Parts: sequence; structure tokens; C-alpha cells
Amino acid sequence: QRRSAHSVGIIGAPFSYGQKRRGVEGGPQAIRDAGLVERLSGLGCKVHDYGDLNFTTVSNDTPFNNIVHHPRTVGLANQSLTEAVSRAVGDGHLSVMLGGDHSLGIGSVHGHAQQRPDLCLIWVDAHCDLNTPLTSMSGNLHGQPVSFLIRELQDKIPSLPGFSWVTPCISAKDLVYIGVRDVDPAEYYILKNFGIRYFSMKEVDQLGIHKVMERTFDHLIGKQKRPVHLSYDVDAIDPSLAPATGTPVIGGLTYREGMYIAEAVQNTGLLSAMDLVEVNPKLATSDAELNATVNIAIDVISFSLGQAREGSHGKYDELPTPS
Ligand code: 6HN
Ligand code: MN
Ligand code: MN
Ligand code: MN
Repeated sequence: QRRSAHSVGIIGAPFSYGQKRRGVEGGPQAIRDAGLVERLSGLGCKVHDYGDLNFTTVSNDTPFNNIVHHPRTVGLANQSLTEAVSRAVGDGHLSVMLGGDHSLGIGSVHGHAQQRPDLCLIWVDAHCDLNTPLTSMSGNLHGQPVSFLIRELQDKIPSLPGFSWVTPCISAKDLVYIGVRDVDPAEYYILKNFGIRYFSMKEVDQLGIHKVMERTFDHLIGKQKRPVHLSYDVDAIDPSLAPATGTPVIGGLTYREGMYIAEAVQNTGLLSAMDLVEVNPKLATSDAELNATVNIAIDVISFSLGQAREGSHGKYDELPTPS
């Protein structure tokens, strides 16, 4: 079908304090250097690049409860990301946030929700990122962003320094996970007790990716159309294909499944903001690994914004005729 060109706002978020492996702050630069803007322009998108956000590292950022690392730094970064995403969507753009680690999901979804409070959320990830600050075993905030976003969970969320501005903006029924295969005990408890819909890799195997997407949209989008936020962690894709990431888990999405998700979201016509996170160039052990990971990141974004494997309409109105 015909796809109308998107107006896209790109926001770079070079941030790594939601986890302990430095290097993921180099994600936006690597993705830009590999030609993201050119690819999107080639699809007919009008691209406005807001550049990279300047994040502040808060000094004396002592762990919360002796466990949760860099709460003030993560809170502040997400506060400025919220403003940036809200502005991009308010400017009429489809917001594309380049991470950075997945703690940035807090600010991106929160900022999107300021403009589109009726949004729903599709979280594509090997993980659920659903620990609360009180259940996290790693202390890494990139394993916790979704817990701050769900209204029903808020009486279980302690007040963290740096997070006083955060207000939950989705209900448990407004969220679907795809691709999960590494779920902590507390996360599983939350999935089950709050009735959150998820399609783990087991369901991807059982149903096939087509049915997974059909059921995802049946669950999130009824007669009443609503904006979609797609938060895509590159570690959802199998690490043999996208190895340069901080928390790889074997048994992930194939390239085709990963792209099918993006195409299916694009085909709804409802995508309003997306994140592409957890590309860590420093964890590539070769140029080939780096290029593979970055190219998959660009492909996910391009397919989400209208690239189509069957080809796309637009370039030709008629065929050239020999004279
Ligand atoms: N990510 N569940 C683990 C944790 O530390 O809480 C892993 C989180 C991974 C987060 O990949 O965005
Ligand atoms: Mn603009
Ligand atoms: Mn994640
Ligand atoms: Mn992950």
C-alpha cells in the first residue's frame, strides 16, 4: 500500500549510566555515521536532526539503598530527554530516540505521553526491564524503566533521588512485550499479577511472528485508534546477528522476525515515537561485529518508517519510454 512520507525528528541520547558497561553512549554517533539520515531521506522521510542531548553527570551520586546506581544522573538525563521528545512530537515529528542504554525509555515514553496521553507501548527486548528499585539484583536502572511508567505499580516504587518529576503514564493493559527470554523472578511476578501481555520467544516459536503482531494490535488497538510508542532494544535480535550490546541473550529474534515487527508497526500507520537502544560500539570485537549491529539498528528504524521488503511505491509515476 501507499505510505505517506513521515516527518521524523531524530534525538541522540549518548548515555550509559543506566548500566555499568561504558561505550553505549557511542550508539548515536555510530548509528549516524553509518548513514541513518541518508537512509531515511532516501525513503522519502523529511528528517529534522535535533542533534545529541548534553547530559550532566551528577557528582556524589551515591547508590539508592546501596544498590541502585547513579539515580540522580539517570533521573536528570531522563528529565531532559522528556522535554526533547515532547518538543519533537509537539513540533509534528515522529520522534526517533537513539540510545544510549534503555533507562532512557523512561524519559522517551514520558515525553511522548505529554503530547499523546493515549499512547500504547510495544517493548521489543530480550528483557522486560520491569524490575522495581527494590527488586533489582543488578542495581542497573536500564533493567527498571518500565516499572516507573505503569500506574498500577506505583505504590511499589520508592522515591528515588532525581526521579521526583516522573509520573507514570501508561496502564498495564497498554503495554505488550515481544522477544523476551530473560525474565527475573520479580519481573515474572509483575507480568502475571498485573496482567501484562507478553510474547516471549516461546510464543514467537509457537505462533509465528505474524500472529504475534496480530495479537499485539488486537490487544492494544481496538476500534479507537491510538498512537504507538515502539521501544526497540537491539538485544531483542539474536546476538549472533547483533553482538555489540551489553546484555546479550542467546535465542533471539531472527533478522526477518526483527524486521517483520518493524514493518507491522509501520503498517498500522499509528507509530508516533520510537527508541533504538543498547548499541554499544565498544563491545564489538571486530569491525564486522560493529557494522552488523549498527546496520541492524538502522534497518529496524528504516523498516519502522516505511522501508518495505516488497518494494515501495513512489519513485515512478510511469515507466520511461524508449524514444
Ligand atoms: N536491558 N534483568 C536484568 C537487570 O539487570 O535487571 C537485565 C536488564 C537488561 C536491560 O537490556 O535494557
Ligand atoms: Mn523540524
Ligand atoms: Mn532493554
Ligand atoms: Mn535488553
